[in-house]
Amino acid sequence: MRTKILKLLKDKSPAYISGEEMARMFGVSRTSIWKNIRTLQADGYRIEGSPRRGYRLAGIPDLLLPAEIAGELQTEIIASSPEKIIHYRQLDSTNNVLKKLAEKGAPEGTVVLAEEQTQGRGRLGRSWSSPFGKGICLSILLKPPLTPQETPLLTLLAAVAVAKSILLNLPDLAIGIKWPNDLLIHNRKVCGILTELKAEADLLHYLVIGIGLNVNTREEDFPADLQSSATSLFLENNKQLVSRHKLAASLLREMDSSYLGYFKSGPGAVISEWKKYNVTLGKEVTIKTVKGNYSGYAVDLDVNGALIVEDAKGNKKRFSSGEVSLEKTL
Ligand code: BT5
Repeated sequence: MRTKILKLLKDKSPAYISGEEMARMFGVSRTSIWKNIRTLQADGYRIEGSPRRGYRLAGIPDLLLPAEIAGELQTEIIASSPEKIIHYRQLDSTNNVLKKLAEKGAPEGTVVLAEEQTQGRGRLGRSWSSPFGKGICLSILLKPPLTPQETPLLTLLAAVAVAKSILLNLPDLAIGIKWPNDLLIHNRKVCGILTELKAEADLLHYLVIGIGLNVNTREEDFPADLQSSATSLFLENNKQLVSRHKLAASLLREMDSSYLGYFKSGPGAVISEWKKYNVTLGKEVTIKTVKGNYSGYAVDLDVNGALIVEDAKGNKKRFSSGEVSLEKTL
C-alpha cells in the first residue's frame, strides 16, 4: 500500500492529490491513507498536507530507502525483490544484522543497508567510521556453491563491482584496488570490504559481504586520525554531492551481474577484471599477517585470488589474507 501511495504521489508531483481520492482508488479508508503518509514522512519523504487540496510530494531524502533503490533495480539474485532490501536508520553493524537474518533463513541476495553504524567493523577487530547519511554501508547475503577456500575471490569481485559502479557515475575518478579489499583514490581509502562466512571444513553455509563506501563524507565527518588517510567521492569530485541511493542501486546491479557472470565465466574473468584496477601487483610490498610481516615483490594473484609475493631470494609465498603496505605507491 505504502509503495503504491508513494508512486502515486511521485506521478502527481508537484500537484496535490486528495486523501479521499487515494482512499477511493485503493479501496481503503482515509485514516489508512493518513497513517501510511505519516510513515512515509517518518522515513524522510517530504509530504505536504493541505486540508483542502490533500497531499503532495515536495522532496525525496537522499537516504538509502528501499523504495528508491528497488525502483532502479532489475536484478536476478541480489536485492531482486523489495522484501530483500532492508533499511535501518541506525544499527550496530550491517554485517551483524545480516548474519542474524541469515541464521533465521533469509534468502540469498538479502541486503541490509544503514544510514549509520554505531559499531561498524573492519577486519581483525578494527572499526569502520560510518556517520549518519554520509556513506553507503551495506551487507549482501550470498550462498554460492563454492568451498570456503574459493570465497576470497568474491571479495575481489565485490571490489571490482564497487569500482565499476563508481566509475559509471563519476567516470573521471582514478580508482585503484589495493589487495585484497581497499579501494583507493589518490592513495587514500574510499571504500573497505569485510567478508565474513559461516562454513564447515568443505561446506559453505553463507557469506556476508559488507561494503563501506564514503560518498558525501566531508573532511570534518571523519575522525581526526583518518583525515589524512581517508577520502570520499564528494571530496574527490570537486565537492559535489553524489546521490547515495542511485549509487547504491548501481552498486547492487553491478554486484548482481558480476556474481552471475562469475558462474558463467569462472575465476579467470574476475581476476583479469580486478587487474584493471590493481595498484598492488608489480610493487614492492610488505604484507602483515597474524603470523608476522613479509616483504617482497607482489607478482601475481592465484586462481583463488591469493596474493603471490616473491622475496629477494626468489622464494614465492602465497597469502590468502593480510594487510598490504605499498612501498612504492602510484
Ligand atoms: C575494512 O577493514 O576496510 C572493511 C570495512 C568494511 C566496512 C563495512 S560497512 C558495512 C559492513 N558492516 C560492517 O560492520 N562492516 C562492513 P580494514 O581493512 O580492517 O580497514 C579498517 C581501517 O580502515 C581502520 O582501522 C581505519 O584505519 C580505516 N577506516 C575506518 N573507517 C574508515 C572510513 N570510513 N574511510 C576510510 N578508512 C577508514
